[in-house]
Formats: sequence, structure tokens, C-alpha cells
Amino acid sequence: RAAHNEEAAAKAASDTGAPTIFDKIVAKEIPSDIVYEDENVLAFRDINPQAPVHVLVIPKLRDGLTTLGKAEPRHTEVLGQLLHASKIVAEKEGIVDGFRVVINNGAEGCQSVYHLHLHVLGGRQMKWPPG
Ligand code: IU
Repeated sequence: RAAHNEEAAAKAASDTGAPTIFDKIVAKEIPSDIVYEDENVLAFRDINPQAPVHVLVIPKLRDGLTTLGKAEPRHTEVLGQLLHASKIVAEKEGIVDGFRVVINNGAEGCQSVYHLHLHVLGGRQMKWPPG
């Protein structure tokens, strides 16, 4: 518990609603290694991978989704698109039969970037429970 709190505190950022670096990645003002893209969703490799495959799947338009905890009924379509895109990423990366999708929510959930993102992880044996 103590270690968990330290880790969360170390990564903690707060949900100010300010634009994040992911807006610049969506706008292609900052380069990223894109794995999948469609009208609503962008998937790119995490700069600090925690597994051989580690891809972030984000809505191009944040529309209030700083965290999953801010989800409203109007977001249900894009939330479904994000999950479906995660499956497409897993297929493209050759891990569809064994992978993990993670959403860190808020400071205690170890969220550091306040633009909703799904982590797609795979290419190694996962452990349970996660840290
Ligand atoms: P988190 O769930 O908010 O902790 O995840 C944020 C992720 O974004 C984390 O894994 C970072 O390595 C990753 N990331 C990135 O890929 N590119 C960036 O420019 C920044 C963070 I800042």
C-alpha cells in the first residue's frame, strides 16, 4: 500500500482540463509511431514501453474525457470505438490471443496524462494482480 501510494504520488498529475501533449500528438505537431488511425481514434506506441507491445489508444477529440471517470452518456460511442480499436491494434501487432487493456484513472490509479487513453500491452506473459 505504501509503495503503491508512493508510485501514484510520483506519477500524479491533476485533472485540470488543460490541453495535454496528446493533443499535439493528434495534431502531428509532435511525431509519434502510429499503429492505427481512423476518423475518431489514434493509436501510437508508448514512449516508455512496459511490454514488447505497448500502444496507447486515444480519442482524437477529448471532449471532456480527461479520465474515464468523466464519461457521460454522450461518450458511449467513442468508448466503444476505443475498445474496438484496441482489438484492431492487438491483431495488427500479432498479440490478439493474449493481451491486456488498461485504463489508469486519476492520481491513485496512476494516471499521468489527462486525455483518456487505453494501454494495449502484450508480447510477454502478463501477471495478475497488476501493481
Ligand atoms: P498513464 O496511464 O496516464 O500513466 O499513461 C501515460 C502514458 O503516456 C505513459 O505510459 C507514458 O509513457 C506515455 N507517454 C507517451 O507515450 N508519450 C508522451 O509524450 C508522454 C507520455 I508525456
